[in-house]
Amino acid sequence: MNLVTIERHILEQQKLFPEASGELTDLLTDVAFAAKLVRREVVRAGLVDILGFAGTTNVQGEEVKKLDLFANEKIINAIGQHGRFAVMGSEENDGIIIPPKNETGNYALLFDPLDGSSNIDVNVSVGTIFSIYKLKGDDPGKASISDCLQRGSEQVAAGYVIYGSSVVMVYTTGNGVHGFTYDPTIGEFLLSHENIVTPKTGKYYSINEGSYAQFNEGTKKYLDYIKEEDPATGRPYSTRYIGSLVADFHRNLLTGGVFVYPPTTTHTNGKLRLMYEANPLAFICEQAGGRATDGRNRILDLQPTALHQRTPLYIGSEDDVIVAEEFEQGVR
Ligand code: AHM
Ligand code: MG
Repeated sequence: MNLVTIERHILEQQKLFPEASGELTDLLTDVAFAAKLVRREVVRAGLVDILGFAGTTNVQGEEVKKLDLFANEKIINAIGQHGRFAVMGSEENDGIIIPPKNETGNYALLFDPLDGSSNIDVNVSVGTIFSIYKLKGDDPGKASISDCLQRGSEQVAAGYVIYGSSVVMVYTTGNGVHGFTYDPTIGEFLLSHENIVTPKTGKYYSINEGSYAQFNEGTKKYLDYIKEEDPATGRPYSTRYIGSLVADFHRNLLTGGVFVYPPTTTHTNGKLRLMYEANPLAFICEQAGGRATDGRNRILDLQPTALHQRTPLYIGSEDDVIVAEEFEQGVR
C-alpha cells in the first residue's frame, strides 16, 4: 500500500520545479491544516443545538459563533500567523486583511471560508474555497488590494475542501488537479484522486431552476433544450443541484456535467463571487480539461475591479459549457 499524504504530494510536485523556493509548499500545507480545523467544527455542527445556539453563549460562557464566521476566524488565525501571506481577502470580510508578520509574506490568499452556508443546518455538504497569487510588487509591507485584484490566470495555486460524506481536498498548482480524502483515524489527507480529468461531456446539468422566471430568454431556451428527448446528444440530461457550489462543482468535475449560475433579474451579474468562487474553480476546471466562462468570456481572463465582485458562471465539461454559452449568446 502506497499512502501519500497531501504534504508529501505537494513536496513531490515542487521537485518538478527546481527553481521553486518551497514557499508554495508551506502555504498549501497551512491551508490543509486550516481545513482540518474547519472540518473538526463542521462535523460537530449539529451539536450546536445541544451545546447552545449560534449567537448565544455555550457552556464555557463563550459566545457561540455561526459556523461560517468561526471558519473564517480559524483560517485567518491558522494561516495568517505564519507570515507567509502579506494580504488576505475573505468572502466574510468587507476589506482586505493584513495579517501579523505580513512583511515576510510574498503571496496573497483569497478564500471563501464556508461556502453553501445555507446548507449547514441541514447536514448537506459545504466547502472551503481558496486561491493564491504572488504579490505584484516586491515589498510585502506595501501589499494592498491591487495584489488581490489580479486576473484568475495569475493564480499560482487554488483548491477547495468539501465537507461531505467524506472530507476531500482538491488542489492545483497548474500541474494537474489532485484530490485527497481525509482519514480521521490518522488525521491526514491521503491521495485518492490523482490527476483528475473531467469528462468532455456529461449527463448532469446544475442550475437553480426555481429562478426560471428571473432568467433571460437564452437561459430559458437552454433549459427547454436540455430536457428534450434526443438520444444522439444524450438528452435529456438529469438535474443535480445541491445549492453548495463546491459540492455541485466536485460532482460534475468527477462525473461530467455543467453548472450554470446565469444573470437573473435580482442578480443581474450572477450571484457568485469572482475572487472567491469563480476564479479558483475555473483554474481547477481548466486544469482538469474543462471550461469556465461568464457565458461570453473566459473567467480567468476577467480583470477584477472589486474584491466582492460577482460574475455569471458557466463551468464544467467543455462541450456542455459551450452549448450553454451558445444559448446565452443567442446563437442557438
Ligand atoms: P454563500 O457564499 O452565501 O454560501 O452563497 C453561495 C452559494 C453557492 O454555494 C451556491 O452555488 C449558490 O449560493 C446557490 O445559490 P441559490 O440558492 O441562489 O441557488
Ligand atoms: Mg460562497
